[in-house]
Amino acid sequence: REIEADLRAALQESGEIVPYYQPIHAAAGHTITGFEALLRWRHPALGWISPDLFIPIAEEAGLIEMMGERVLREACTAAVNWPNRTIAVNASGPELANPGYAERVAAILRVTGLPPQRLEIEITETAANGQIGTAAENLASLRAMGVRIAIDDFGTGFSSLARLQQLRVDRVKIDRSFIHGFGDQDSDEVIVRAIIELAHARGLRVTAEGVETLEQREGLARIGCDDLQGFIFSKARPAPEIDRLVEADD
Ligand code: G
Ligand code: G
Ligand code: MN
Ligand code: NA
Repeated sequence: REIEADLRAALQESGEIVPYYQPIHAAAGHTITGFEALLRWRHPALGWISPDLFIPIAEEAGLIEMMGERVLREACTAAVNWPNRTIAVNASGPELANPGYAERVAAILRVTGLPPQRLEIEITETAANGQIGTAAENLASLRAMGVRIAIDDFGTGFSSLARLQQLRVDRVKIDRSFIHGFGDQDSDEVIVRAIIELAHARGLRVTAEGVETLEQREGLARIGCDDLQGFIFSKARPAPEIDRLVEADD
């Protein structure tokens, strides 16, 4: 497909595909605790193309490793300038399934000088459920180095709340579909409370995604959610803007 050829070309030279960074705030106090790297592709003819579209293409075309390594290197380099904040980077299933993944992450940490404790790798519930074989070994090596693991879009996969008891992760990110109805749909609030309670019982931290309203922000803080991410604070922004944001936040 044409888009695949363009993707391949765009990855050869930097600039067209770059990570933006979305701030993540403490629910209490609202200081910035970290950022999530989210890829943005500005196609010269087609304009902005969503990662929802090009990530699957990259996976099928065998380009995801190269792409993932690029994001990781750029994000870790940028995050060195953001003291005490974590940097979260999404990893897709095929990346995790590659035997060299953890070692590549380690190499990037060495080169950039970012402390491993400041890096968080976000994996989906599906990838976490398949914590077998190579993916499990990669995750175990990463955690042994001090890198944190977060489970992304929690609640959308097939795992039950009970699965939370077994997952070897450091953080749970509650999918924004549960945050959307928070406050006006009782059922969503019950689920969110249950996730927070179970996660805390295991010593995991919890982030709510897609926080858009004051009611959601305050309600989530009240029930003990640790961190909040969403348009009420900021969308993802380019690194130079984040540099200035961190200066103002300190
Ligand atoms: O930023 P939103 O902007 O539209 O991102 C859409 C989807 O693309 C999200 O599910 C997000 O996790 C995914 N995504 C964004 N950047 C990356 C990336 O660097 N790697 C992977 N694997 N997924 C990403
Ligand atoms: O990795 P993940 O699938 O969680 O990607 C986060 C996605 O959520 C990205 O597409 C990001 O742009 C989007 N996002 C972040 N904050 C908000 C928000 O407040 N509302 C909505 N609708 N989307 C958001
Ligand atoms: Mn994510
Ligand atoms: Na998510």
